[in-house]
Amino acid sequence: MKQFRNFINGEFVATEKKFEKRSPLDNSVIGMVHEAGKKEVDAAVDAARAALKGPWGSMTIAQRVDMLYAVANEIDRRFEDFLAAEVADTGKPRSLASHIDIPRGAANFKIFADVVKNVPTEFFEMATPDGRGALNYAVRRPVGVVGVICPWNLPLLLMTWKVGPALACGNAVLVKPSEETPQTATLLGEVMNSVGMPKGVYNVLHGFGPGSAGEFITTHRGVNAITFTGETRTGAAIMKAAADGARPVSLEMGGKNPAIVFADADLDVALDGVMRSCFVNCGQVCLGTERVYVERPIFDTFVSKLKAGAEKLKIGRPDEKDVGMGPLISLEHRNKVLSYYRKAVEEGATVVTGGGVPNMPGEMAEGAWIQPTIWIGLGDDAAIAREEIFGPCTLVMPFDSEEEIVARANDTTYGLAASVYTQNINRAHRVAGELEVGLVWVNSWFLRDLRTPFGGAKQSGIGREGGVHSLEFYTEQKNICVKL
Ligand code: NAD
Ligand code: 6OD
Repeated sequence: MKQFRNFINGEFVATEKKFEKRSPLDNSVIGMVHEAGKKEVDAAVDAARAALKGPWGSMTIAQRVDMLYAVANEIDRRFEDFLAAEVADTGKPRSLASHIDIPRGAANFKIFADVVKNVPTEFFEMATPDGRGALNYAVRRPVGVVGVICPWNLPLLLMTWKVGPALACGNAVLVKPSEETPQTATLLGEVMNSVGMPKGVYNVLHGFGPGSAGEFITTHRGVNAITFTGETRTGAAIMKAAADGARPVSLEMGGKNPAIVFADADLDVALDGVMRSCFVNCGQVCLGTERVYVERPIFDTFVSKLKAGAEKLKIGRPDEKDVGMGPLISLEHRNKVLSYYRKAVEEGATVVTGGGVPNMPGEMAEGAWIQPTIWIGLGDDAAIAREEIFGPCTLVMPFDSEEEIVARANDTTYGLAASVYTQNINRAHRVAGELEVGLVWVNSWFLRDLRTPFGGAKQSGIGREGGVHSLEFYTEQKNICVKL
């Protein structure tokens, strides 16, 4: 049986307490995860502090940049190992993980190394009454030990999205991967050792949230800042923990993202975007769409084409040819998603396609498989229109005017992302400007330039990361004023 150990001070650390990691494909046990307790978290904090005081803290920016490039190159060299680990943990198609998860895992180290190398700080020359003047300049310093709490949907991508900039800025990290996806964070420990990363800079602590590694990291006063991706409710709990010691948080949380398709949209472009945003990664993408608004003249056509697209998706094992959708992450998560499938019907939805569990052969019948699902016939008050489901499903609703649709799209406590499909450039800019979200895509979805600000409005997030915005969280600026 595989063992997924903690990684502390450059060593793989076993613990007495373990839990099972099960495959989403057939619910078989694929490994045992060693759960970190307070003792391991204390050891990781001590190791991180020592690294900051020692070799890591005294490296020049150029040396850190070289180190991060080496990490990225080593992930590339071990691409197949990372791919196998990510696919085993999540059950997602290999084609998806090999195009998105793993390459982005490597890119996240390079892009932030480049940002840190190239971004200047401020300088102000100042007049003084004695005529001699003063010079002000800002320097950036790492915030110290950063707790990185991660979800399971894009494990390597979302973890390195935070670890990349944190290390580029000179911090040390304590990473808590999701209990569902322990493997790639653990494997990254091997990469850190093989490129000669100083011990204690990168630590991995496995476990759960409350009463486990998540709580022990976020409540530890030796952790100077916490960056989190996950559910809004969890983010709120972490924010409370961080209040003790007045420690900063960066929170990337849940969403209920709309796609708005105007009648003048290029239908093929809109269908391609909406298909991907609803069903890619089995609907487990925070930026994904669970509310599709279609302007009434094209509503029926759009729904029937979306139905055809969903029914063409091949559900299957990660390495099957042309597979379009894997399983959900776990049976527990499937229970949650299926509870919404039932609720939709109870509330009176028409099921256009899906709505249940597909018949899978052999032991795959035990896996977390689910059908891609489209509903119509309910409005904005329905639970499936308001609550984040995080599955391959969407409610499609008609609309009649631009003013109406902006108000309906904004009528939510969330504000992560939206996509707008139209060929009218004025309308595109107008609507994008009015949507209360952190990210808007026009005629596309999940097209990412890593230099841009990323984060959510309302209850979808606090703060922005990406490019120079990440530096605002992972460094502390200090102004030095020199009287001449
Ligand atoms: P989750 O909130 O259940 O768990 C996320 C992480 O927090 C896990 O590692 C978990 O163990 C840990 N955790 C749970 N309770 C904790 C506590 N009290 N203290 C410290 N740590 C705790 O989220 P999930 O189910 O892993 O991921 C799915 C959610 O993540 C969805 O809501 C999705 O929208 C959101 N998400 C958001 C973004 C974004 O960028 N905004 C990206 C990906 C996922
Ligand atoms: O692309 C990214 O950097 C990012 N943070 C994506 C988030 C996806 C959510 O599931």
